[in-house]
Amino acid sequence: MKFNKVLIALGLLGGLSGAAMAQTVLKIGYAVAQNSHYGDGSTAFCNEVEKGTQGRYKCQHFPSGSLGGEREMIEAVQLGTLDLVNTSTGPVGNFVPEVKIVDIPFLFRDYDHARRVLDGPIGQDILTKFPSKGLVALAWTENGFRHMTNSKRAILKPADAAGLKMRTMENKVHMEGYRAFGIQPTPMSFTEVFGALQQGTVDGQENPIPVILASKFSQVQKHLSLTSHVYSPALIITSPRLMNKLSDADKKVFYEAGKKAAAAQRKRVNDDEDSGIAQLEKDGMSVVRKVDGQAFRDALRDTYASYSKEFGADNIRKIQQYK
Ligand code: EAX
Repeated sequence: MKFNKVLIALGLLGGLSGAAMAQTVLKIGYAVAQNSHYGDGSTAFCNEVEKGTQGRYKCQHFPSGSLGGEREMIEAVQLGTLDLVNTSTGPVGNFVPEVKIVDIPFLFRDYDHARRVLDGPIGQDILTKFPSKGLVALAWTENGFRHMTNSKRAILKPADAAGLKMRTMENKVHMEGYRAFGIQPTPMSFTEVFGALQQGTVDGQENPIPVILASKFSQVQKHLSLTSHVYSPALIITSPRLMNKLSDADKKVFYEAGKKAAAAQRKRVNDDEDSGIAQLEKDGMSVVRKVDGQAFRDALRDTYASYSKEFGADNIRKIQQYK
C-alpha cells in the first residue's frame, strides 16, 4: 500500500514538473548586432520574461536583421511567424499612423524630454493604437538621437548636406524633413545600408551613435556630424495572438519586462554616447561637433507647416512644451 502511495506521489510530481516545465521559445528579432543597445534591451526583456514565468517562456534572439529588415519583421509579427520585434519607429508609422508624430525632426529637446513624453500620457496613448492593427506595443525602448555620416564632406549646416544622396529609413516624415535640408533621401531597409555605403550607391546615412558603432560604419564612412536632427524612439512589439495566450499574471510579466528592456536599452544608449564618439574618431572618422543646429531648424520652417496640417499644431506644441 505504502509503495503505491510513493509511486502515485512520484507520478504526480513527474506530471506536475513536466507540465510546469513545458517551455515556449519565443523568437525575438532586431536589425542591429546583439552587442548593441537593441541586444541589451532585448536580453533584459527576455531575462525578465524567463524569470517572471519560472522558465515557461524563454527567447531565441535573431539579431543583425537575420530575419529581414524592421518592416519585414513587423509584418512577420502581424502574420504570427515572429513573436517579438525590437524595432525603431522607422517603418512603424506605415502600420500605425498615430506613431508618425514622434518622428518629426527637432521635436524633442533632449533625451530626458523624449523619455518623459513617451513614458507619459502622450506616449502611452499612442501605444493603445496598436491592437486594432494586429500588433501590441509592450514598451517604448530607444534608438537615440540621429546624426549624419557621409563619405564626401564635413556637414556643419544644411548647405553642406545639400545634394548628398542619403539613405533614410522607410519613413515619410523623415524624408520630407531631409528634403528641406537639400538632401536626396533614399529609403532602404537597414539590412542593405552597409553594402550601399561600401559601393557608393549612396553618399551617406543617418543613425544614432550606438547604431553607427554596432554596425561599424566607420569602415565605410569618413565624416560624422553630430546633427542630433531627430530623436529615434524604438518599441518592443508583439501580437494580440501571443498576448491572448497569456494568463493575466504572465501579461503583467511581459509588460514589466518591457519596462526593464527600456531601462537597459536607454542605459546602453547613454554609455555608447559617452564613449562612442571618441571610439569612432579612433576608428578614423572625422567628427564635426559644432553643427549649426539653428540653421537646420530654420530650414524646416515650411515643412513644420505641413507637419502641423498632418498632425495638428496643438499636438506638436503639446509635445514640444511637455515638461
Ligand atoms: O533601428 O533603419 C535604421 O536606420 C534604424 O536606425 C536601425 O534599423 C535600428
